[in-house]
Amino acid sequence: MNETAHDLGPADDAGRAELLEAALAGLRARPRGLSPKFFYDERGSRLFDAICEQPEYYPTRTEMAILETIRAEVAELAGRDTLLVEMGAGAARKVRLLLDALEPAGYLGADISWDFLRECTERLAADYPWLDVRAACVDYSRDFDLPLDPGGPRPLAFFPGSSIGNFHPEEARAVLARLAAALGTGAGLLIGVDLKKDPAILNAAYNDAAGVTAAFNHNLLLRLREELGAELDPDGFAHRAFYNPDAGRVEMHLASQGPQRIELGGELFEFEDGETIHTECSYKYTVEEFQDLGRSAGFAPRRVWTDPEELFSVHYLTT
Ligand code: AVJ
Repeated sequence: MNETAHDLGPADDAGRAELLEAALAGLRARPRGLSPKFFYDERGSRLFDAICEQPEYYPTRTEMAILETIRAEVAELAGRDTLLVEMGAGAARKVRLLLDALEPAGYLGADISWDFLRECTERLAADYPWLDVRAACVDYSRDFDLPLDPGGPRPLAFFPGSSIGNFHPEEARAVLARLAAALGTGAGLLIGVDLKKDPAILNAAYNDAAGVTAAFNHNLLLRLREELGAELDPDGFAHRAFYNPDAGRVEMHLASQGPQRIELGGELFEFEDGETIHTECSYKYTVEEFQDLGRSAGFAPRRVWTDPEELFSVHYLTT
């Protein structure tokens, strides 16, 4: 981190209060659910990195291969004097690919996991001494601001990994619209979006044989126990992940193995056998569906690339 960094960190107690409130509301609701944004504490962020290394989880390596192929073209589209804004920083290898090709004037990492973000940006700053590296703690599911200099370099937002897929389509539109507003006119967006495909490929990707995705899912229960003092048996819940074709999304759940209870904040939550906590939606889009979504959020689709097997897409749009 260099000295010009404007670091916006979260208050830890506020983070815990938010998790508690969300967990209570999510456990009281029917069906029960919790936002996938709570996966990404430090341990969860590391588990996600490990997911990306699993042979069944094609999105990361496929997006990397696309980026490697297109980066010179992206550099030309973006032009000189850009500020690379990484949404959901921590994808260190992906952003390095772009940094080498773009040679931007600056880098701003925006992520919800503050500790992880700091670690990633510090490493980036050490490896790229010529680069002005900044960090901002941002939760895209709410209104957000980016610390951009008016009259500074032209922002190019980089939103890799199909993270946008975690939002319901209407929310995704709102996130993109807020991003367009935060970036201002004349900015670019390079965004990775997972494509609709054979459900067998999707089901395998979210049920890796090594059980890393299962551990990632279980991490939510561990957080409730460790951070909120919940009384629960993490092993009493099984990882469930499957493609829901009607909704066009992969769903992850934690399914109660037999009847059991969770105690949290003085409240008792009774689970029937098989009852689930819905922990994630991962929406998949056709190229046309995502372009329509971008347009409805105020972006103009400019280019789109896919891999030869059409597993994954990378879109370039402008405000
Ligand atoms: C980071 C939201 C894109 O949906 O594939 C990976 C998260 N969940 N395995 C995805 C995830 C289970 C991932 N995103």
